[in-house]
Amino acid sequence: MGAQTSDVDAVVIGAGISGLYAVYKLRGRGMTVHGFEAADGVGGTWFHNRYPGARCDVESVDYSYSFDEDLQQEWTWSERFATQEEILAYLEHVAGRHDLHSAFEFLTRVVSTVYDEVSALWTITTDTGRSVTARFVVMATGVLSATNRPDIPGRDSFTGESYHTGEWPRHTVEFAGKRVGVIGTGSSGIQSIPIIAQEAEQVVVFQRSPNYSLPAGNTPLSPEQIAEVKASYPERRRLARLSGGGTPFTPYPKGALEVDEAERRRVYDEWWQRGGYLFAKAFPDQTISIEANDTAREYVEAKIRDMVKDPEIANRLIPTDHPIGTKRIVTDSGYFETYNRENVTLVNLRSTPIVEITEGGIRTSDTDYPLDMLVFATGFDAMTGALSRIDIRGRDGRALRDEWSAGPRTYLGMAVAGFPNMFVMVGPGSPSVLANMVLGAEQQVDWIADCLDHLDEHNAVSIEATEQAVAEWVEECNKKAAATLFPSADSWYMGANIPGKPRVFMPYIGGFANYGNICAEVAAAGYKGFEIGGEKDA
Ligand code: N01
Repeated sequence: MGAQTSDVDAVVIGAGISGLYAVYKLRGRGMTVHGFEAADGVGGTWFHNRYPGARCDVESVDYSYSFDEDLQQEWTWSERFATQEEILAYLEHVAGRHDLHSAFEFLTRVVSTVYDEVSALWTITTDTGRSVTARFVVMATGVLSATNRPDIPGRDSFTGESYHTGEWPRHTVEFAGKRVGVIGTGSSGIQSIPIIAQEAEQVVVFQRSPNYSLPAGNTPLSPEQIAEVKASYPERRRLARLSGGGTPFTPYPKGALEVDEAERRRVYDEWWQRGGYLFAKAFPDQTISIEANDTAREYVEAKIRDMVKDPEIANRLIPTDHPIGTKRIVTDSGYFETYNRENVTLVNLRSTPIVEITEGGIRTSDTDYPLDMLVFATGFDAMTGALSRIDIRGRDGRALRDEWSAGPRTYLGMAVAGFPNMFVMVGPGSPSVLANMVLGAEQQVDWIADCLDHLDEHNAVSIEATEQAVAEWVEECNKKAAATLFPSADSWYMGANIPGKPRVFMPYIGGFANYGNICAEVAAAGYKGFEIGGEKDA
Protein backbone atom coordinates (compact mmCIF):
# COMPACT_ATOMS: atom_id res chain seq x y z
CA MET A 1 0.00 0.00 0.00
CA GLY A 2 1.43 3.39 -0.90
CA ALA A 3 0.17 6.72 0.43
CA GLN A 4 -1.72 8.82 -2.07
CA THR A 5 -1.48 12.56 -2.23
CA SER A 6 -3.44 14.36 0.42
CA ASP A 7 -4.54 17.99 0.63
CA VAL A 8 -2.29 18.44 3.66
CA ASP A 9 0.03 16.25 5.69
CA ALA A 10 -1.88 16.72 8.92
CA VAL A 11 -5.13 18.13 10.23
CA VAL A 12 -5.21 19.43 13.79
CA ILE A 13 -8.66 19.74 15.33
CA GLY A 14 -8.78 22.39 18.05
CA ALA A 15 -6.80 25.57 18.70
CA GLY A 16 -6.30 25.16 22.43
CA ILE A 17 -3.03 24.61 24.23
CA SER A 18 -2.24 21.26 22.60
CA GLY A 19 -3.58 22.14 19.15
CA LEU A 20 -1.47 25.29 18.95
CA TYR A 21 1.68 23.46 19.90
CA ALA A 22 0.87 20.58 17.52
CA VAL A 23 0.61 23.02 14.61
CA TYR A 24 3.88 24.69 15.60
CA LYS A 25 5.75 21.42 15.95
CA LEU A 26 4.43 19.66 12.85
CA ARG A 27 5.05 22.71 10.70
CA GLY A 28 8.56 22.76 12.13
CA ARG A 29 9.03 19.29 10.63
CA GLY A 30 8.20 20.74 7.24
CA MET A 31 4.67 19.36 7.18
CA THR A 32 1.67 21.12 5.73
CA VAL A 33 -0.90 21.48 8.51
CA HIS A 34 -4.50 22.61 8.45
CA GLY A 35 -6.36 23.38 11.65
CA PHE A 36 -10.06 23.54 12.38
CA GLU A 37 -11.52 25.39 15.34
CA ALA A 38 -15.20 25.78 16.19
CA ALA A 39 -14.67 29.09 18.04
CA ASP A 40 -13.69 32.34 16.37
CA GLY A 41 -10.33 32.48 18.11
CA VAL A 42 -7.54 30.44 19.66
CA GLY A 43 -7.43 29.40 23.32
CA GLY A 44 -9.71 26.37 23.70
CA THR A 45 -10.77 26.12 27.33
CA TRP A 46 -9.51 29.64 27.95
CA PHE A 47 -11.54 30.99 25.06
CA HIS A 48 -14.80 29.56 26.34
CA ASN A 49 -14.57 29.72 30.12
CA ARG A 50 -14.93 33.48 30.53
CA TYR A 51 -17.13 33.24 33.60
CA PRO A 52 -16.42 35.69 36.42
CA GLY A 53 -13.60 34.48 38.64
CA ALA A 54 -12.17 31.97 36.12
CA ARG A 55 -8.54 31.32 36.94
CA CYS A 56 -6.09 28.52 36.54
CA ASP A 57 -5.34 26.43 39.61
CA VAL A 58 -1.79 25.66 38.45
CA GLU A 59 0.69 28.48 39.06
CA SER A 60 0.98 30.71 36.01
CA VAL A 61 4.77 30.39 35.76
CA ASP A 62 4.34 26.63 35.42
CA TYR A 63 1.15 26.65 33.34
CA SER A 64 2.97 28.00 30.29
CA TYR A 65 4.88 26.60 27.35
CA SER A 66 8.50 25.63 27.83
CA PHE A 67 9.41 25.04 24.17
CA ASP A 68 10.36 28.63 23.40
CA GLU A 69 13.01 29.91 25.78
CA ASP A 70 12.76 33.49 24.50
CA LEU A 71 9.01 33.47 25.03
CA GLN A 72 9.51 32.09 28.53
CA GLN A 73 11.93 34.92 29.30
CA GLU A 74 9.93 37.66 27.64
CA TRP A 75 6.44 36.91 28.94
CA THR A 76 5.70 38.20 32.44
CA TRP A 77 2.81 36.81 34.43
CA SER A 78 1.16 39.32 36.72
CA GLU A 79 -0.30 36.99 39.34
CA ARG A 80 0.50 33.68 40.98
CA PHE A 81 -2.71 32.15 39.58
CA ALA A 82 -3.52 33.77 36.26
CA THR A 83 -7.00 34.89 35.26
CA GLN A 84 -8.71 33.46 32.20
CA GLU A 85 -8.17 36.82 30.52
CA GLU A 86 -4.42 36.77 31.04
CA ILE A 87 -4.05 33.15 29.90
CA LEU A 88 -6.09 33.86 26.77
CA ALA A 89 -3.92 36.92 26.06
CA TYR A 90 -0.86 34.69 26.48
CA LEU A 91 -2.16 32.05 24.07
CA GLU A 92 -3.05 34.74 21.54
CA HIS A 93 0.45 36.12 21.93
CA VAL A 94 2.01 32.69 21.37
CA ALA A 95 -0.18 32.11 18.31
CA GLY A 96 0.78 35.53 16.93
CA ARG A 97 4.48 35.04 17.63
CA HIS A 98 4.55 31.74 15.73
CA ASP A 99 2.03 32.61 13.02
CA LEU A 100 -0.33 29.86 14.19
CA HIS A 101 -3.60 31.66 13.41
CA SER A 102 -2.86 31.20 9.73
CA ALA A 103 -3.11 27.41 10.04
CA PHE A 104 -6.65 27.52 11.39
CA GLU A 105 -10.04 27.77 9.82
CA PHE A 106 -12.14 29.30 12.61
CA LEU A 107 -15.88 29.09 13.23
CA THR A 108 -15.68 25.64 11.65
CA ARG A 109 -16.71 22.53 13.52
CA VAL A 110 -15.49 19.13 12.41
CA VAL A 111 -18.39 16.73 12.07
CA SER A 112 -16.58 13.62 10.86
CA THR A 113 -13.14 12.16 10.28
CA VAL A 114 -13.10 9.02 8.15
CA TYR A 115 -10.13 6.78 7.36
CA ASP A 116 -9.77 5.19 3.96
CA GLU A 117 -7.66 2.06 3.96
CA VAL A 118 -6.91 2.09 0.25
CA SER A 119 -5.41 5.56 0.19
CA ALA A 120 -4.31 5.49 3.86
CA LEU A 121 -5.78 8.97 4.21
CA TRP A 122 -8.21 10.63 6.57
CA THR A 123 -11.04 12.76 5.22
CA ILE A 124 -12.08 15.48 7.63
CA THR A 125 -15.49 17.04 6.99
CA THR A 126 -16.86 20.17 8.62
CA ASP A 127 -20.22 21.76 9.36
CA THR A 128 -19.48 24.27 6.61
CA GLY A 129 -19.43 21.44 4.07
CA ARG A 130 -15.64 21.45 3.61
CA SER A 131 -13.68 18.23 3.21
CA VAL A 132 -9.93 17.99 3.58
CA THR A 133 -7.75 14.91 3.24
CA ALA A 134 -4.70 14.33 5.41
CA ARG A 135 -2.29 11.57 6.27
CA PHE A 136 -2.45 12.33 9.96
CA VAL A 137 -5.13 13.69 12.22
CA VAL A 138 -4.49 15.17 15.65
CA MET A 139 -7.52 15.30 17.92
CA ALA A 140 -6.75 18.33 20.09
CA THR A 141 -10.42 18.65 20.90
CA GLY A 142 -10.08 19.27 24.63
CA VAL A 143 -10.81 17.29 27.72
CA LEU A 144 -13.23 19.71 29.32
CA SER A 145 -14.79 21.25 26.25
CA ALA A 146 -18.08 19.43 25.65
CA THR A 147 -20.40 21.21 28.06
CA ASN A 148 -23.03 19.41 30.10
CA ARG A 149 -26.41 21.14 30.44
CA PRO A 150 -28.36 18.59 32.45
CA ASP A 151 -31.73 17.63 31.16
CA ILE A 152 -33.72 19.10 34.04
CA PRO A 153 -37.49 19.22 33.33
CA GLY A 154 -38.46 22.63 31.94
CA ARG A 155 -34.78 23.57 31.32
CA ASP A 156 -35.52 25.53 28.17
CA SER A 157 -38.67 27.21 29.43
CA PHE A 158 -36.81 29.74 31.61
CA THR A 159 -37.36 33.22 30.15
CA GLY A 160 -34.61 35.06 32.04
CA GLU A 161 -30.94 35.16 31.09
CA SER A 162 -29.29 31.75 31.05
CA TYR A 163 -25.58 30.93 30.80
CA HIS A 164 -23.25 27.96 31.05
CA THR A 165 -19.89 28.72 32.66
CA GLY A 166 -18.12 26.75 29.92
CA GLU A 167 -19.80 28.75 27.13
CA TRP A 168 -19.70 32.16 28.73
CA PRO A 169 -20.46 35.04 26.34
CA ARG A 170 -17.94 37.69 25.36
CA HIS A 171 -20.17 40.55 26.46
CA THR A 172 -20.20 41.68 30.08
CA VAL A 173 -22.91 39.95 32.05
CA GLU A 174 -24.57 42.37 34.49
CA PHE A 175 -25.55 40.84 37.82
CA ALA A 176 -26.46 44.06 39.67
CA GLY A 177 -30.04 44.16 40.91
CA LYS A 178 -30.67 40.58 39.76
CA ARG A 179 -31.68 37.36 41.46
CA VAL A 180 -29.21 34.79 40.20
CA GLY A 181 -29.50 31.03 40.54
CA VAL A 182 -26.29 29.00 40.22
CA ILE A 183 -26.60 25.25 39.65
CA GLY A 184 -23.41 23.36 40.47
CA THR A 185 -20.61 23.65 42.99
CA GLY A 186 -17.59 22.26 41.13
CA SER A 187 -14.60 24.48 40.28
CA SER A 188 -16.61 26.73 37.96
CA GLY A 189 -19.42 27.33 40.47
CA ILE A 190 -17.05 27.78 43.39
CA GLN A 191 -14.90 30.29 41.49
CA SER A 192 -17.81 32.33 40.16
CA ILE A 193 -20.20 32.39 43.12
CA PRO A 194 -18.16 34.84 45.29
CA ILE A 195 -17.89 37.34 42.42
CA ILE A 196 -21.53 37.06 41.42
CA ALA A 197 -22.54 37.50 45.08
CA GLN A 198 -20.63 40.79 45.31
CA GLU A 199 -22.79 42.30 42.59
CA ALA A 200 -26.11 40.52 42.49
CA GLU A 201 -29.12 41.39 44.60
CA GLN A 202 -29.50 37.78 45.56
CA VAL A 203 -27.72 34.51 44.79
CA VAL A 204 -29.30 31.11 45.26
CA VAL A 205 -26.79 28.26 45.04
CA PHE A 206 -28.28 24.89 44.10
CA GLN A 207 -25.82 22.36 45.47
CA ARG A 208 -26.14 18.66 44.78
CA SER A 209 -22.71 17.59 46.08
CA PRO A 210 -20.52 19.79 48.27
CA ASN A 211 -16.87 19.98 47.28
CA TYR A 212 -13.58 20.49 49.02
CA SER A 213 -12.03 23.83 48.20
CA LEU A 214 -8.96 25.68 49.41
CA PRO A 215 -8.15 29.37 49.28
CA ALA A 216 -5.82 30.07 46.35
CA GLY A 217 -3.60 32.41 48.32
CA ASN A 218 -3.35 34.32 45.08
CA THR A 219 -1.01 37.32 45.01
CA PRO A 220 0.53 39.61 42.43
CA LEU A 221 4.01 38.42 41.41
CA SER A 222 6.75 40.88 42.34
CA PRO A 223 9.57 41.75 39.93
CA GLU A 224 11.93 39.85 42.27
CA GLN A 225 9.79 36.70 42.15
CA ILE A 226 9.54 36.90 38.38
CA ALA A 227 13.29 37.38 38.04
CA GLU A 228 13.95 34.39 40.27
CA VAL A 229 11.62 32.13 38.30
CA LYS A 230 13.06 33.25 34.97
CA ALA A 231 16.60 32.65 36.15
CA SER A 232 15.73 29.17 37.37
CA TYR A 233 13.36 28.06 34.59
CA PRO A 234 15.54 25.17 33.32
CA GLU A 235 15.66 23.64 36.79
CA ARG A 236 11.99 24.38 37.44
CA ARG A 237 10.97 22.61 34.24
CA ARG A 238 13.33 19.72 34.93
CA LEU A 239 11.75 19.16 38.33
CA ALA A 240 8.28 19.47 36.82
CA ARG A 241 9.09 16.71 34.32
CA LEU A 242 10.34 14.48 37.11
CA SER A 243 7.21 15.04 39.19
CA GLY A 244 3.91 13.24 39.52
CA GLY A 245 1.84 16.22 38.40
CA GLY A 246 3.95 18.25 35.99
CA THR A 247 4.82 21.05 38.41
CA PRO A 248 7.98 21.39 40.49
CA PHE A 249 6.31 20.26 43.70
CA THR A 250 6.67 16.97 45.48
CA PRO A 251 4.76 15.59 48.44
CA TYR A 252 6.21 15.53 51.93
CA PRO A 253 8.76 12.71 52.09
CA LYS A 254 6.83 10.74 54.73
CA GLY A 255 3.27 9.46 54.90
CA ALA A 256 0.56 11.15 56.99
CA LEU A 257 0.41 8.11 59.26
CA GLU A 258 4.18 7.94 59.69
CA VAL A 259 4.44 11.29 61.48
CA ASP A 260 3.08 12.48 64.80
CA GLU A 261 0.18 14.86 65.22
CA ALA A 262 2.37 17.98 65.51
CA GLU A 263 4.36 17.23 62.37
CA ARG A 264 1.20 16.38 60.44
CA ARG A 265 -0.38 19.65 61.46
CA ARG A 266 2.74 21.59 60.48
CA VAL A 267 2.71 19.99 57.01
CA TYR A 268 -1.01 20.62 56.49
CA ASP A 269 -0.55 24.24 57.64
CA GLU A 270 2.24 24.66 55.13
CA TRP A 271 0.25 23.12 52.25
CA TRP A 272 -2.83 25.12 53.26
CA GLN A 273 -0.73 28.27 52.95
CA ARG A 274 0.44 27.20 49.50
CA GLY A 275 -3.22 27.02 48.57
CA GLY A 276 -5.23 25.08 46.06
CA TYR A 277 -5.46 21.51 44.84
CA LEU A 278 -1.87 20.53 45.72
CA PHE A 279 -3.21 20.01 49.24
CA ALA A 280 -4.48 16.65 47.94
CA LYS A 281 -0.86 15.57 47.69
CA ALA A 282 0.61 17.04 50.89
CA PHE A 283 1.38 13.50 52.03
CA PRO A 284 2.01 10.73 49.49
CA ASP A 285 -0.46 8.32 51.14
CA GLN A 286 -3.41 10.71 51.21
CA THR A 287 -5.10 9.36 48.11
CA ILE A 288 -4.29 5.72 48.71
CA SER A 289 -5.12 5.19 52.38
CA ILE A 290 -8.48 6.18 53.82
CA GLU A 291 -6.94 6.59 57.29
CA ALA A 292 -4.35 9.02 55.91
CA ASN A 293 -7.06 10.73 53.91
CA ASP A 294 -9.17 11.16 57.04
CA THR A 295 -6.45 13.27 58.64
CA ALA A 296 -6.52 15.67 55.66
CA ARG A 297 -10.31 15.68 55.58
CA GLU A 298 -10.60 16.52 59.26
CA TYR A 299 -8.09 19.36 58.89
CA VAL A 300 -10.07 20.93 56.02
CA GLU A 301 -13.43 20.38 57.70
CA ALA A 302 -12.25 22.37 60.71
CA LYS A 303 -11.13 25.18 58.36
CA ILE A 304 -14.55 25.24 56.67
CA ARG A 305 -16.25 25.46 60.07
CA ASP A 306 -13.97 28.41 60.93
CA MET A 307 -14.87 30.24 57.74
CA VAL A 308 -18.63 29.74 57.78
CA LYS A 309 -20.42 31.46 60.66
CA ASP A 310 -23.62 29.41 60.64
CA PRO A 311 -22.75 25.84 61.77
CA GLU A 312 -25.77 24.38 59.98
CA ILE A 313 -24.67 25.93 56.65
CA ALA A 314 -21.11 24.76 57.31
CA ASN A 315 -22.45 21.22 57.73
CA ARG A 316 -24.16 21.44 54.37
CA LEU A 317 -20.94 22.64 52.73
CA ILE A 318 -18.80 19.78 54.00
CA PRO A 319 -18.61 16.81 51.64
CA THR A 320 -19.51 13.42 53.06
CA ASP A 321 -19.56 11.40 49.85
CA HIS A 322 -15.92 11.23 48.77
CA PRO A 323 -12.42 11.16 50.23
CA ILE A 324 -10.71 14.54 49.94
CA GLY A 325 -8.76 14.90 46.70
CA THR A 326 -10.59 12.16 44.79
CA LYS A 327 -12.52 14.94 43.05
CA ARG A 328 -10.29 17.83 42.06
CA ILE A 329 -9.94 20.10 45.08
CA VAL A 330 -11.10 23.52 44.01
CA THR A 331 -8.86 26.57 44.26
CA ASP A 332 -11.05 29.47 45.38
CA SER A 333 -11.01 33.08 46.45
CA GLY A 334 -13.41 33.67 49.35
CA TYR A 335 -15.86 30.87 48.55
CA PHE A 336 -16.90 29.64 51.97
CA GLU A 337 -17.02 33.17 53.45
CA THR A 338 -19.56 34.03 50.73
CA TYR A 339 -22.14 32.02 52.68
CA ASN A 340 -21.83 34.57 55.51
CA ARG A 341 -23.45 37.16 53.24
CA GLU A 342 -27.10 38.08 53.67
CA ASN A 343 -27.77 37.87 49.93
CA VAL A 344 -26.62 34.24 49.49
CA THR A 345 -28.82 31.18 50.02
CA LEU A 346 -27.58 27.59 49.87
CA VAL A 347 -30.11 25.00 48.73
CA ASN A 348 -29.25 21.39 49.43
CA LEU A 349 -30.57 19.41 46.47
CA ARG A 350 -29.96 16.12 48.27
CA SER A 351 -32.80 16.92 50.68
CA THR A 352 -34.88 19.17 48.41
CA PRO A 353 -34.20 18.23 44.75
CA ILE A 354 -35.04 20.39 41.76
CA VAL A 355 -38.47 19.39 40.47
CA GLU A 356 -38.42 21.69 37.45
CA ILE A 357 -37.12 24.84 35.92
CA THR A 358 -40.02 27.19 35.28
CA GLU A 359 -40.40 30.33 33.19
CA GLY A 360 -39.52 32.42 36.21
CA GLY A 361 -37.09 30.35 38.25
CA ILE A 362 -36.46 27.01 39.90
CA ARG A 363 -38.95 24.86 41.77
CA THR A 364 -37.53 22.44 44.30
CA SER A 365 -39.51 19.85 46.19
CA ASP A 366 -40.40 22.44 48.85
CA THR A 367 -39.84 25.97 47.49
CA ASP A 368 -40.22 28.19 44.41
CA TYR A 369 -37.17 30.36 43.82
CA PRO A 370 -37.95 33.30 41.51
CA LEU A 371 -34.87 34.19 39.44
CA ASP A 372 -33.78 36.68 36.78
CA MET A 373 -30.73 34.68 35.70
CA LEU A 374 -29.65 31.06 35.68
CA VAL A 375 -26.00 30.04 35.66
CA PHE A 376 -25.32 26.43 34.77
CA ALA A 377 -21.99 25.57 36.41
CA THR A 378 -22.75 21.96 35.60
CA GLY A 379 -19.49 20.90 34.03
CA PHE A 380 -18.58 18.80 31.05
CA ASP A 381 -18.91 15.45 29.35
CA ALA A 382 -15.24 15.15 30.22
CA MET A 383 -12.40 13.46 28.34
CA THR A 384 -14.51 11.60 25.78
CA GLY A 385 -17.36 14.07 25.13
CA ALA A 386 -15.68 16.19 22.47
CA LEU A 387 -14.51 13.07 20.60
CA SER A 388 -17.87 11.34 20.74
CA ARG A 389 -19.53 14.42 19.23
CA ILE A 390 -17.48 13.84 16.05
CA ASP A 391 -18.25 10.84 13.82
CA ILE A 392 -14.80 9.23 13.85
CA ARG A 393 -14.46 6.19 11.61
CA GLY A 394 -11.39 4.00 11.42
CA ARG A 395 -10.70 0.78 9.52
CA ASP A 396 -13.77 -0.99 8.07
CA GLY A 397 -15.93 1.98 9.04
CA ARG A 398 -15.50 1.22 12.74
CA ALA A 399 -16.95 4.07 14.81
CA LEU A 400 -14.93 5.33 17.76
CA ARG A 401 -18.19 5.85 19.65
CA ASP A 402 -18.92 2.11 19.38
CA GLU A 403 -15.35 1.07 20.16
CA TRP A 404 -15.55 3.13 23.35
CA SER A 405 -19.12 2.26 24.32
CA ALA A 406 -17.88 0.54 27.49
CA GLY A 407 -15.28 3.24 28.18
CA PRO A 408 -12.32 4.74 26.33
CA ARG A 409 -9.61 2.34 25.14
CA THR A 410 -6.29 3.80 24.09
CA TYR A 411 -2.63 2.92 23.97
CA LEU A 412 -0.67 5.51 25.97
CA GLY A 413 -3.71 7.78 25.77
CA MET A 414 -2.68 8.78 22.24
CA ALA A 415 -3.48 5.92 19.90
CA VAL A 416 -6.48 3.69 19.22
CA ALA A 417 -6.40 0.24 17.56
CA GLY A 418 -8.23 0.39 14.25
CA PHE A 419 -7.60 4.13 13.85
CA PRO A 420 -4.21 4.44 12.13
CA ASN A 421 -2.40 7.78 12.03
CA MET A 422 -4.84 9.34 14.48
CA PHE A 423 -3.41 10.88 17.63
CA VAL A 424 -5.51 11.90 20.62
CA MET A 425 -4.12 14.74 22.72
CA VAL A 426 -4.09 14.69 26.55
CA GLY A 427 -6.86 12.15 26.32
CA PRO A 428 -8.11 9.22 28.38
CA GLY A 429 -5.27 6.86 29.27
CA SER A 430 -2.80 9.74 29.68
CA PRO A 431 -2.10 11.83 32.82
CA SER A 432 -4.14 14.60 31.17
CA VAL A 433 -6.07 16.57 33.80
CA LEU A 434 -4.10 14.99 36.64
CA ALA A 435 -1.00 16.86 35.51
CA ASN A 436 -0.01 20.26 34.17
CA MET A 437 -1.84 20.31 30.82
CA VAL A 438 0.72 22.54 29.11
CA LEU A 439 3.71 20.32 29.78
CA GLY A 440 1.50 17.30 29.12
CA ALA A 441 0.64 18.64 25.67
CA GLU A 442 4.29 19.40 24.94
CA GLN A 443 5.41 15.94 25.99
CA GLN A 444 2.85 14.23 23.77
CA VAL A 445 3.33 16.45 20.73
CA ASP A 446 7.12 16.00 20.98
CA TRP A 447 6.60 12.24 21.15
CA ILE A 448 4.32 12.33 18.10
CA ALA A 449 6.86 14.40 16.15
CA ASP A 450 9.59 11.86 16.97
CA CYS A 451 7.24 9.08 15.92
CA LEU A 452 6.64 10.77 12.56
CA ASP A 453 10.41 11.13 12.12
CA HIS A 454 10.65 7.39 12.71
CA LEU A 455 8.00 6.71 10.05
CA ASP A 456 9.84 8.92 7.57
CA GLU A 457 13.14 7.25 8.34
CA HIS A 458 11.54 3.87 7.60
CA ASN A 459 9.69 5.13 4.57
CA ALA A 460 6.44 4.08 6.24
CA VAL A 461 2.97 5.57 5.82
CA SER A 462 1.04 4.44 8.84
CA ILE A 463 1.27 3.67 12.52
CA GLU A 464 -1.44 1.98 14.52
CA ALA A 465 -1.68 0.64 18.05
CA THR A 466 -2.23 -3.10 18.29
CA GLU A 467 -5.32 -4.48 20.03
CA GLN A 468 -3.03 -6.23 22.48
CA ALA A 469 -1.13 -3.06 23.38
CA VAL A 470 -4.43 -1.26 23.96
CA ALA A 471 -5.77 -4.09 26.13
CA GLU A 472 -2.61 -4.13 28.22
CA TRP A 473 -2.54 -0.35 28.61
CA VAL A 474 -6.20 -0.22 29.63
CA GLU A 475 -5.49 -2.91 32.21
CA GLU A 476 -2.46 -0.99 33.47
CA CYS A 477 -4.54 2.20 33.79
CA ASN A 478 -7.28 0.35 35.65
CA LYS A 479 -4.77 -1.31 37.96
CA LYS A 480 -3.15 2.02 38.80
CA ALA A 481 -6.53 3.62 39.53
CA ALA A 482 -7.70 0.67 41.64
CA ALA A 483 -4.69 1.10 43.90
CA THR A 484 -6.02 4.55 44.89
CA LEU A 485 -9.14 5.94 46.50
CA PHE A 486 -10.12 7.76 43.29
CA PRO A 487 -12.63 5.21 41.92
CA SER A 488 -14.70 5.57 45.11
CA ALA A 489 -15.82 9.08 44.14
CA ASP A 490 -18.67 9.87 41.75
CA SER A 491 -16.43 12.21 39.77
CA TRP A 492 -16.21 13.28 36.16
CA TYR A 493 -12.89 11.38 36.08
CA MET A 494 -15.15 8.32 36.39
CA GLY A 495 -17.77 9.58 33.93
CA ALA A 496 -20.19 9.61 36.87
CA ASN A 497 -21.57 13.09 36.15
CA ILE A 498 -23.17 12.09 32.84
CA PRO A 499 -26.20 9.80 33.01
CA GLY A 500 -25.53 6.52 31.20
CA LYS A 501 -21.80 7.10 30.74
CA PRO A 502 -19.68 4.02 31.53
CA ARG A 503 -17.99 4.17 34.93
CA VAL A 504 -14.30 3.96 34.14
CA PHE A 505 -11.49 5.96 35.71
CA MET A 506 -10.31 7.71 32.55
CA PRO A 507 -6.93 9.40 33.16
CA TYR A 508 -3.68 7.51 33.74
CA ILE A 509 -2.89 7.97 37.42
CA GLY A 510 0.62 6.52 37.47
CA GLY A 511 2.27 9.97 37.44
CA PHE A 512 3.50 12.42 34.85
CA ALA A 513 7.18 11.40 35.00
CA ASN A 514 6.38 7.69 34.86
CA TYR A 515 4.12 8.22 31.89
CA GLY A 516 6.84 10.18 30.07
CA ASN A 517 9.32 7.39 30.75
CA ILE A 518 6.93 4.74 29.45
CA CYS A 519 6.32 6.71 26.25
CA ALA A 520 10.08 7.14 25.78
CA GLU A 521 10.69 3.41 26.34
CA VAL A 522 8.03 2.51 23.77
CA ALA A 523 9.73 4.76 21.22
CA ALA A 524 13.21 3.46 22.07
CA ALA A 525 11.98 -0.09 21.53
CA GLY A 526 10.99 0.76 17.94
CA TYR A 527 7.43 1.79 18.85
CA LYS A 528 6.62 -1.34 20.77
CA GLY A 529 2.89 -2.11 20.66
CA PHE A 530 2.40 -0.36 17.33
CA GLU A 531 2.19 -1.72 13.82
CA ILE A 532 4.04 0.36 11.32
CA GLY A 533 2.84 -0.13 7.81
CA GLY A 534 3.15 0.56 4.12
CA GLU A 535 5.73 2.27 2.03
CA LYS A 536 5.65 5.73 0.60
CA ASP A 537 5.32 5.94 -3.18
CA ALA A 538 8.66 6.58 -4.74
O1 N01 B 1 -17.70 20.97 36.59
P1 N01 B 1 -17.91 19.83 37.72
P2 N01 B 1 -16.84 22.31 36.69
N1 N01 B 1 -28.43 18.97 39.05
O2 N01 B 1 -18.35 18.64 36.96
C1 N01 B 1 -23.43 19.80 39.41
C2 N01 B 1 -11.72 22.09 35.61
N2 N01 B 1 -11.85 23.47 35.99
O3 N01 B 1 -17.05 23.06 35.42
O4 N01 B 1 -21.14 16.76 41.88
C3 N01 B 1 -27.73 19.61 39.98
O5 N01 B 1 -16.75 19.72 38.58
C4 N01 B 1 -22.48 18.78 39.94
O6 N01 B 1 -23.04 18.08 41.01
P3 N01 B 1 -22.52 16.56 41.34
C5 N01 B 1 -11.41 21.27 36.85
O7 N01 B 1 -10.60 20.19 36.51
C6 N01 B 1 -10.75 24.02 36.51
O8 N01 B 1 -17.06 23.03 37.92
O9 N01 B 1 -22.53 15.85 40.01
N3 N01 B 1 -26.40 19.77 39.94
C7 N01 B 1 -21.29 19.66 40.30
O10 N01 B 1 -21.48 20.30 41.52
C8 N01 B 1 -12.80 20.84 37.25
O11 N01 B 1 -12.81 19.71 38.07
C9 N01 B 1 -10.80 25.28 36.94
O12 N01 B 1 -23.50 16.05 42.29
C10 N01 B 1 -25.75 19.23 38.90
C11 N01 B 1 -21.34 20.71 39.19
O13 N01 B 1 -22.64 20.70 38.65
C12 N01 B 1 -13.45 20.63 35.91
O14 N01 B 1 -12.95 21.67 35.09
C13 N01 B 1 -11.97 26.02 36.89
C14 N01 B 1 -26.44 18.55 37.88
C15 N01 B 1 -20.38 20.42 38.08
O15 N01 B 1 -19.09 20.39 38.58
C16 N01 B 1 -14.95 20.71 35.89
O16 N01 B 1 -15.37 21.78 36.71
C17 N01 B 1 -13.08 25.43 36.35
C18 N01 B 1 -27.83 18.42 38.00
N4 N01 B 1 -28.55 17.74 37.10
C19 N01 B 1 -13.01 24.15 35.90
N5 N01 B 1 -25.52 18.14 36.98
C20 N01 B 1 -9.55 25.80 37.48
O17 N01 B 1 -9.48 26.32 38.53
C21 N01 B 1 -24.33 18.55 37.43
N6 N01 B 1 -24.48 19.22 38.58
C22 N01 B 1 -8.37 25.54 36.67
